[in-house]
Amino acid sequence: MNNQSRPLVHIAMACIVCCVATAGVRTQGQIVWFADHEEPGEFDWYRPGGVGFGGAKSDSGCSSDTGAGWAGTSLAVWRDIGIPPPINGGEFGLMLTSLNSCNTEQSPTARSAGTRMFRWKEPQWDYPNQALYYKVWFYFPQNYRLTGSPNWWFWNIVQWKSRVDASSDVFFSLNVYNRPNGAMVFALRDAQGCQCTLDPLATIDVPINEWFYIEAYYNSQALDVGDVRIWQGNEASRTLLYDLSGVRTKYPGGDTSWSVNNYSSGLAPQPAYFFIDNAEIRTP
Ligand SMILES: [Ca+2]
Repeated sequence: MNNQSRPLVHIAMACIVCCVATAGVRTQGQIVWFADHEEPGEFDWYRPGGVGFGGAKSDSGCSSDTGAGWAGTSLAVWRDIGIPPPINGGEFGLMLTSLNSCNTEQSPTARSAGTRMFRWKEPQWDYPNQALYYKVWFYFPQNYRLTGSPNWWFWNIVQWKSRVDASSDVFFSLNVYNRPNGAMVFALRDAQGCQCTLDPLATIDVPINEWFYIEAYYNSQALDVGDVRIWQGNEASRTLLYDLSGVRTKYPGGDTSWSVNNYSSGLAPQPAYFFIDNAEIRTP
């Protein structure tokens, strides 16, 4: 965040002051981290200690006999690229791009390409072993189609990982798949429990050329008492896509980290890119 106006933060702070001043009233949630990319760039993700402190970027590109790939994040200047900012979107955001030509059945994960913006300071250090809300706005400039086989294809947009000792693994990821007509929809994958894609309560086409958000309530728990709730929404409304409870959401003794990604086994057309802005983490 820069020092320019932060209406959401200011509103939240005013609310905290108000609620704390009222004895017996439960303190309402506050925004504890916010990335508006107005510095400009990705530095909000690392605050307050610089690159790799509160968060990090992780890029990977495949290499195989059939092709190669790369992925990365770059500054988006809304005015220059002719894309309207989201509400309170300022001048800048991030573009997440991946290029993947390694689309083969052999070891598809190893032959994937992805860029991932990680944030761990709040779930790992400040508010461990508890629930937080995670929210980020997306803009997809066109429709993308997963290529390859349904047996192994994936496109991971948001994920929560847990690290303990030498293991760092995904627990839940929100992936995009295509309907039979090609439209994109979100689906949540439980990577540790059933190791399956879970049936959603609702499916809403991922909008094209329109800002929308994904919001999650993720309760980091090492026993089967965690919660995962996912909403898809916009300025007008939001819909609950998933409502899980009684699930394990981290390793015993492990931490939790969150990332927003463009990480896939292969998409068409190439390169595949979309935009994000106004990511936030807040307490319940
Ligand atoms: Ca912005």
